Amino acid sequence: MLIRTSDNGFIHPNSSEFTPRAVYEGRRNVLRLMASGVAGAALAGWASREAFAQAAAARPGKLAALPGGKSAVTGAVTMEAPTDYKDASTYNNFYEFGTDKSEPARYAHTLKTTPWTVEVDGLVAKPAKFALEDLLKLSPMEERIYRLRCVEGWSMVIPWVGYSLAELIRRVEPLGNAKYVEFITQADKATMPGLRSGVLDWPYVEGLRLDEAMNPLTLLAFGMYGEVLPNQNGAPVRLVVPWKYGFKSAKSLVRIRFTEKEPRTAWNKAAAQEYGFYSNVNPNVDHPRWSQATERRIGEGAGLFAKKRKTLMFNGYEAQVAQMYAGMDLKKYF
Ligand SMILES: Nc1nc2c(c(=O)[nH]1)N[C@H]1C(S)=C(S)[C@@H](COP(=O)(O)O)O[C@H]1N2
Ligand SMILES: [Mo]
Repeated sequence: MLIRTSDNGFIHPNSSEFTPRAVYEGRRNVLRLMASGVAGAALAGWASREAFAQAAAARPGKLAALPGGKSAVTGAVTMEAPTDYKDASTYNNFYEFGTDKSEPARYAHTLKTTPWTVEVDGLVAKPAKFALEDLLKLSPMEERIYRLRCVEGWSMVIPWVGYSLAELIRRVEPLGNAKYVEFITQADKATMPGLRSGVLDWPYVEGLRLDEAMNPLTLLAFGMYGEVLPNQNGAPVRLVVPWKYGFKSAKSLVRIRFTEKEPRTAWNKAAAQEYGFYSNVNPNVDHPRWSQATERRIGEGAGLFAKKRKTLMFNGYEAQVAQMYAGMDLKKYF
């Protein structure tokens, strides 16, 4: 099943009506492989590049060609063409591999994504350690094309593959006093050269209120563009929270912890006056050092030729998320 979200906030569970056939046919095999049947061997091996390379080679169409295929994506999710795969996989923030945008693509090959375990604990009735293979099978995968708006003022449109984090949360049964969810990511000195820098307090930690984590838009992503996540995009499993600035979408998750108190996040610890806990995309609340009213879509020219787009409230997902913040002063809770 694919879910596509249109610009006006409509979620449709029946993919094939909304998904142009070329896109659907092309990605079907990968989605099927990821989600289900091949089970055992294929899923177990999924995290290994070798196994995936074989699956990719067996595909009828070259999926990497789709992102630029504008006709193929008309009418999908955002009504906007996905960013070129090359941009999405070479212009990254993943400070564990360096602070320059090009560094994650150059250095993240050292990240060891198999074996991989995600521990889910804290205030839950059923804490568990999920091997990646089991996480992959937990729920059917969907494709969701989301805008990603970085706090720095640029944005991309990325077709993710995964399922709602709520699926996982339901399995572990949060207790009544669980109010927040903390996301803890990989911090391995041996494979992540960026940890030598003190720019952030490692591990990179993010957090959401429980209702935000349960919102169906919040995605646990295992792939993008119909393929396995490249390491630089947060393999083997990451969060995608499309109505918040990109830094809330923590990469390479190893632990998800339910808490009563609001978690301290890596960016909040680094600069509390600049990065609040909520960090909802909001064109009306400037960053202390720059405006958040507009953004540059990666791929739409640079420098003098950069086209400016108006940033949308909650990154365009207002219809699905605004009610969670009813009555809150979003300037105070930035
Ligand atoms: N672990 C970790 N997760 C992270 C980051 C990081 O440095 N480390 N950077 C964040 C930021 S600032 C952004 S904009 C997005 C970028 O995701 P992308 O490279 O897939 O576009 O990842 C977020 N998740
Ligand atoms: Mo970002």
